[in-house]
Amino acid sequence: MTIDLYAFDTPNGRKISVALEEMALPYTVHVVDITRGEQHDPAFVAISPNHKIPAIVDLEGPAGAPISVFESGAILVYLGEKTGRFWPRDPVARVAVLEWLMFQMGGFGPIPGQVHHFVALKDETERRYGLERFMAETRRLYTVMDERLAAHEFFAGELSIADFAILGWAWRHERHRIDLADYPHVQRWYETMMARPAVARGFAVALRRPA
Ligand SMILES: N[C@@H](CCC(=O)N[C@@H](CS)C(=O)NCC(=O)O)C(=O)O
Repeated sequence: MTIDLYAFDTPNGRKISVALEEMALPYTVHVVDITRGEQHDPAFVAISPNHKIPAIVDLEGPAGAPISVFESGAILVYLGEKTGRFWPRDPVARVAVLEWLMFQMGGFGPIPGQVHHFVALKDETERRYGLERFMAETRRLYTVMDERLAAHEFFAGELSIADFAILGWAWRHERHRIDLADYPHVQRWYETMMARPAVARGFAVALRRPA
C-alpha cells in the first residue's frame, strides 16, 4: 500500500519526497498548489490544520490503522520510526539527529524563507532592513553548518533524516543568495547528498502540475 504525499515543489515538500525515496517507500503524490490557494481546501485542512504542505496519509499506520501526519519534521520522524531507517534506535545517536532536525525546523528554514520573501520585494527601501537582517542570520546558520560538517560527514554523524530536512533548504541556496563555495564543508556535503540516486529521484518527482 502506498503513502499519500500532499506537497508542492518547495523545500519543505522536497524533504519528504527525498526521504520517501531514500526509504524506498512507495508513495502517491497529490499536488497541493499553494500558489492557487489549494492549501485552504477543507479536505486538505482536515489532514493539515496549519494550512501548509507537506502532509502525508499512511493507510497502513501503527497497528494497521490509517494515520495522517502534518509538519515536515513530524513526518520525517514518523517515517524514520516506521522504517527504522535514517533514525537511530540508540538514544545517544538519536539526540544528534533530533538536534539537527530541530536546528533546521526552528532556524534553517524559517530564516532563509524570510530572505526569499524580502528578496522578492521590488522596492529597495522596503526590503533593505528585512533583507540585511535575515541574510546575516542565514550566513550565520551556514557558518554553524560548515563548522559541524568540518568534523562530521553528515549532520548527525551517520546519514539521517536531519540531512534530508536540511537538504530541502540548502537546495534553495541560490535563492537566498548563498554561494556554497564560501562554505566548503557544506558544499562537500551538498554535493555528496545530491549525487545519491534516491535524492535525485526525490527532487525529480513532479510536485507541480504541468503549466
Ligand atoms: N513548519 C512547516 C512549514 C511548512 C510550510 O511553510 N509550507 C509552505 C510551503 S514550503 C506552505 O505550505 N505555504 C503555504 C502558505 O503559507 O499559505 C513544515 O515544516 O512542514
